[in-house]
Amino acid sequence: MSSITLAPGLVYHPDYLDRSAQEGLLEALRGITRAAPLYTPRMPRTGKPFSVRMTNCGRLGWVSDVQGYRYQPTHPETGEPWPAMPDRVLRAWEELSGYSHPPDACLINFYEPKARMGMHQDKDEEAFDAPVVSLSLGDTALFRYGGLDRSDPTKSVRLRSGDAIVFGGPARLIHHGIDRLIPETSDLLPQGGRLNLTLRRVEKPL
Ligand code: MD6
Ligand code: FE
Repeated sequence: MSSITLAPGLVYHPDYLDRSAQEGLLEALRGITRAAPLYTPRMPRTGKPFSVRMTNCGRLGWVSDVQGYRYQPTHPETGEPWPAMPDRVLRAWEELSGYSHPPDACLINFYEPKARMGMHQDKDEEAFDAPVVSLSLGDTALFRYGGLDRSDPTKSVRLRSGDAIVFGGPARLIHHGIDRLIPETSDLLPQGGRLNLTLRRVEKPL
């Protein structure tokens, strides 16, 4: 399996999931979104809606609303616990994270063709020694990454359906975002768009 180190701790795995693995994961995600529907998160304070819709699987889910960003064990609209993580997601963590404890959170982002995600750092977790493992399905995204400082120079990489990218070690807290999708670059999702899964270890292991 090929991998490309884009920066120290930032490792790109093109074509990590083959087509049949992508289809299997998509089917599992359909089950997850039936139990835990995609919802529109809102920015803290302003309440401005994200263009990306979200849900989660695993014990904890990342949520954002007017009160702030946090992890919680239940869906913000249904109040139900998040569905379990699919086996293929757990296997991706085992194969790519290099971390000796399982993930406890998996954020699922759904991008309509015009959705984007502003530059941010993933820093709501407690276990910064654990990496974040990201899986992409559907249309290609222009993924931008910089450094620890918001003003550091940035580069971009195209994330295609089946690609994985891992943020660990010195790259764990770098700034990153999605500039835009490149339309009609995958036929995995019948209506187009993109799904991104980010697997995390939120709580410090005992
Ligand atoms: C996305 N990804 O690919 C958004 N965060 O749609 C992220 O925000 C992200 O890919 C932390 C680590 C890897 C990621
Ligand atoms: Fe992120």
